[in-house]
Amino acid sequence: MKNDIFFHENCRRFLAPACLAATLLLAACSGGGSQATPSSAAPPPTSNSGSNTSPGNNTNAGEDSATTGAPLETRSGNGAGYQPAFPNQTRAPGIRNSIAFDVQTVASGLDSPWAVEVLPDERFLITERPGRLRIIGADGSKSAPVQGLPAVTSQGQGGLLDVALDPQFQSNRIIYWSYAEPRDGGNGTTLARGRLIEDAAGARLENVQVIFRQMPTFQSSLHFGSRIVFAGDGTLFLTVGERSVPAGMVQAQDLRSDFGKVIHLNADGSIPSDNPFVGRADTLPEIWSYGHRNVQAATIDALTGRLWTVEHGPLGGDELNHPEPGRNYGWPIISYGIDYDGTKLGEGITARDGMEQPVYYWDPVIAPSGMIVYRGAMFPQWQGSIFIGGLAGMKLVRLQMDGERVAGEEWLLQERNLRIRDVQQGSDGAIYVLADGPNSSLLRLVPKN
Ligand SMILES: [Ca+2]
Ligand SMILES: [Ca+2]
Repeated sequence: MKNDIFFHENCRRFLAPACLAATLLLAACSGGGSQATPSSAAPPPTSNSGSNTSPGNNTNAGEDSATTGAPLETRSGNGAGYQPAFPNQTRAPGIRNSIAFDVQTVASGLDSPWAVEVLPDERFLITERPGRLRIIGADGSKSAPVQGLPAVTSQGQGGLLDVALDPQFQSNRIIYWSYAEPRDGGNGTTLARGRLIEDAAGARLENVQVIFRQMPTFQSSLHFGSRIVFAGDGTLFLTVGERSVPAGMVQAQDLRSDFGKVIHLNADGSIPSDNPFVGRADTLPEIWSYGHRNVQAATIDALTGRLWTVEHGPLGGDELNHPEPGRNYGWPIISYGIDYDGTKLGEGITARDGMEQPVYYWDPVIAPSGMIVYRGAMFPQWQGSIFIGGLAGMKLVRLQMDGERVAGEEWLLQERNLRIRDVQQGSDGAIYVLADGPNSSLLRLVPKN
């Protein structure tokens, strides 16, 4: 049974249930794999939601008067002795109760969903990691699995992963999806596209084309990365992990490998001529930025056009970046986290010339999933804030920004004890939150009436 194996994006290895009692490994996962009530390793109950913290209650009873104060994170970090490079690079001032909102359940009974996209008619596309793509009605109804997807490797962190709409979806009906592809000698992250057809026979994909394969093929069930985001110019970014094992980690610094990179492609999979490494010997021209670990959250700020990512760190050191072309983000040479066995990584350094500092980092980790830069109309006070789902963190993190630096951090939805797998914004400005797990829900945040 697939769910017998529990795993966590921040862990280098996935754990059989018999191993769960291993205290060290549990600590290494920051409590991240469990669907159950958080253990003592979970964050303190500093709920954003004012007096109303009952799970299942659909009202957030916070006041509209935000309070800002001490950092919300009070646990000790793993990277003892590591100092941030600049103020507010971690543990920014805590914000509580910035705005009251209601939480509505859009759909439930989803099986290990990984990604949600809001369709132009306000239905939803949802991937389920075991290999199903479904259309969810505005009333929460679930379609039969969309037919025509290639096989996936549903193992560990692998499976059917992200989905994205073509910028011209309304006229061309083309969608893109990423998945752990079974290959000779292993697997790898693969990106495909196809035309979504809906008729009396049901929903299916036609003209399916693989447009990118992360190489080399490798035997690992971990660190597939896999977020797909479209830039305003119609090109796309795909994030790809470093497969976690040491032989993969080092390739994050190797420009001849697709491991641990942000990839930049035209929508047909061809290489944009202005990619940073085009024309350079011994480099892959699809690389946009490198030195990443496992980027599973990515978005384009609709106002600025800026690419933002959040990647899983090791034990500590999840980080927010805005990857720029040709830049090195440092993994595994620099990190604010440490290895799962408690030792320092490499030289145990957090900075080096030629390597970019994260805009922000979390230690202990939140285990990031999906993200948005909020640019909707429903929550004017949240304009420009970055929202990030936390898996181990079991919360929706809001970063209040001051330009491209973090000014404050707020934790939302903590009272629900949900591993959050994806975050999206609807065209009306509602915020959608997709929970992780074998029987999970799609939630919608709207201003409180
Ligand atoms: Ca997506
Ligand atoms: Ca980094």
